[in-house]
Amino acid sequence: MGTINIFENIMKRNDEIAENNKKIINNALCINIMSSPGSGKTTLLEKSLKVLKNNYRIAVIEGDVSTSNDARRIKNVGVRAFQIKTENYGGGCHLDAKMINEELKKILKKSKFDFIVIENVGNLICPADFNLGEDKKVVVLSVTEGEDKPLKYPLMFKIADLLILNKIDLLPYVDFNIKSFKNNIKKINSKLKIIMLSAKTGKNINDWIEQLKLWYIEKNKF
Ligand SMILES: Nc1nc2c(ncn2[C@@H]2O[C@H](COP(=O)(O)OP(=O)(O)OP(=O)(O)O)[C@@H](O)[C@H]2O)c(=O)[nH]1
Ligand SMILES: [Mg+2]
Ligand SMILES: [Zn+2]
Repeated sequence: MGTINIFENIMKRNDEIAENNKKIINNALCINIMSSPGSGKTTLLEKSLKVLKNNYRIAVIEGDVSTSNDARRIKNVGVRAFQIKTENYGGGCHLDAKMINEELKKILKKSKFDFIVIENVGNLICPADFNLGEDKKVVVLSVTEGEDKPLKYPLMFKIADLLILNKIDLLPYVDFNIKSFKNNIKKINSKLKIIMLSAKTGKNINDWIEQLKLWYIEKNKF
């Protein structure tokens, strides 16, 4: 058996578990948020879930190699959060469907949720390969990372349903050219929707909140 076959088998098994996750998730809207380390995923969640928690039941699954810092930050805004440390699974640089499956079984045993939000391990590469059973994949890129990232990490931008361009408050201080960024996105995924916001100042964060509500309504309209 060659290396390719082993990889294909891992992905096939992952997709089977992801299908099972979909069944467990049922009517909840599940999103998988991915980005390189530090682009602002947790900050975005802190700010937006603080608003959404008034009308929706929300659970957040945090993926990190180590520490429970992010789960603690989410709990501090009054939202239920569960930490996966991939060091307990051999130190992986991504979440896989099996890790999510184990977590979902615990989380959904006693409670029901409208939103299940997964913050993946900071990494623009392999999280793109692993379906988790989510409804939507969101990629966050911050303006400090450079406008060429969609070209350098194409798979992530190909598979995303939505791109959040974060830290726009820093645009005056960095060489991030919005026009060439949009051109780069066009080359990789011409239909990709982009929301430009600042999780720090809250500018345009309402567009993201409205997008989440819309996806929830779309999933539950029948
Ligand atoms: N200026 C500015 N800073 C931001 C913004 N959003 C997040 N940050 C800062 O960026 C740093 C990283 O933010 P996090 O929210 O921890 O990023 P993350 O993507 O969750 O990081 P990992 O989970 O480690 O991958 C923190 O110092 C935040 O305060 C923003 O919109 N503008
Ligand atoms: Mg984080
Ligand atoms: Zn990985």
